[in-house]
Amino acid sequence: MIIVDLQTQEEDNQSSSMEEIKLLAETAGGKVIAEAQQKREKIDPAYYIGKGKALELGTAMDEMAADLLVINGELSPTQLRNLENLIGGKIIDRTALILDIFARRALSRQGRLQVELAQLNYLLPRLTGRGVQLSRLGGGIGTRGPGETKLEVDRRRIKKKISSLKKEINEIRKHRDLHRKSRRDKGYLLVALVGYTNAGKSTLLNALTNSQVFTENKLFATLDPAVRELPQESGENVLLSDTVGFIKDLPPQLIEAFSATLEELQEADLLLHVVDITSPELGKLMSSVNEILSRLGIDEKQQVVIFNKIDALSNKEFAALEQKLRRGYPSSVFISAEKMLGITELQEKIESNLKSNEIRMKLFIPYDRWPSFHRLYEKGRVLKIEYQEQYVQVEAEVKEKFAKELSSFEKGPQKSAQT
Ligand SMILES: Nc1nc2c(ncn2[C@@H]2O[C@H](COP(=O)(O)OP(=O)(O)OP(=O)(O)O)[C@@H](O)[C@H]2O)c(=O)[nH]1
Ligand SMILES: [Mg+2]
Repeated sequence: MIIVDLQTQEEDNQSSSMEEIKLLAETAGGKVIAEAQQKREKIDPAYYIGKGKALELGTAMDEMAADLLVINGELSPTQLRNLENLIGGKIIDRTALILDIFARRALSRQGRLQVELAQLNYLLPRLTGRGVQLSRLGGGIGTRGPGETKLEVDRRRIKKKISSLKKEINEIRKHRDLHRKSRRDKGYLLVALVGYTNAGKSTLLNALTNSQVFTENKLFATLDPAVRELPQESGENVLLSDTVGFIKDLPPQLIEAFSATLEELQEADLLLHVVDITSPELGKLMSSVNEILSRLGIDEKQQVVIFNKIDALSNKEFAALEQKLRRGYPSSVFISAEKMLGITELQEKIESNLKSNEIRMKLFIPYDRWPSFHRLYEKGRVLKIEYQEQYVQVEAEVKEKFAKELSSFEKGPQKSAQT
């Protein structure tokens, strides 16, 4: 395959971007035989890379007998169609490449369903693009008969498949909700690993929980996240969950499709943000992770920033970086998940973070209010429940934020009986 990367004036992180697309291509099982770059002021609306460059690449593909042209960017359906018509060879964009990797790597039923959904979501507008004229002949919504084309049949079939996949995923989601709820009821706290793909999340999961989940020096090694028990000094029940790695400009189809997997993160009491300290652009990678977290609505969650792979730096490099990073991220931890460096400090940090900002409360809840107290299970940990005559007496540990809302129930039974 040949890879082409477009540099526009708005962007400035090209070299690493090229490294990343190459790694993606290799992860997808392709062999990169040539790479090209083009500088343009902005993206070409018709061909993305510009017609001249596209023709040039078409010739190169013929000459080198390359089977595939990979474009480092997301093409609109029209750009893809124009390029295909112009060049004749097979062309894929970054999103399609990522989808392909996900498809190869998804093993669980849920993973497979989610990938298939993402692929069909990606495909649908691209079918439409090709068939827009034909579609119009059809006469619009609800008309069947002479104007119906194969394309419309395809589209309808895909839409049907999409909705059945969504249904299936929803079933799994419900099941997981139950599972999560029972975890809550048992008083488990949840810590979740997040971070850029290949940062070392799974390696760290293994280090902290003494397990052997799959790790690899390729992108998106983890698609079916594992959950393991995380032993605590305090004896508290804590689970650590691995997550699908993030990547900058993660295709929205994937975020949507993987919402069931990513939902796990919503439940987390603490996020461990793992960062590869050897990455030349770690600041940017961290912002893209945070961007995705905010799209998922969980950027407010407590985060411990973990700089991993310190063993891969020389002492001098490490000293310089550490000083700089500590200033920017005062409560970060520096570790090597592989060489087990800094793990004890991290464990202590996790433990103290879980304890902080939780308040133990004794609540007296009138029976008529009790049904709405399911939230307690989500926002806190119920330690003890006693069903008294007039109220439910609950001992719980809850987050500071939630504690304020509950303070009116802290009063003894006599007082709460008046209200
Ligand atoms: N030198 C060094 N390499 C590490 C360390 N931790 C992880 N790695 C390597 O980094 C690569 C990626 O590790 P993973 O644990 O699979 O990374 P991940 O974040 O789970 O990646 P995805 O699941 O693909 O998102 C592997 O080749 C690991 O061996 C470390 O502390 N030092
Ligand atoms: Mg992993």
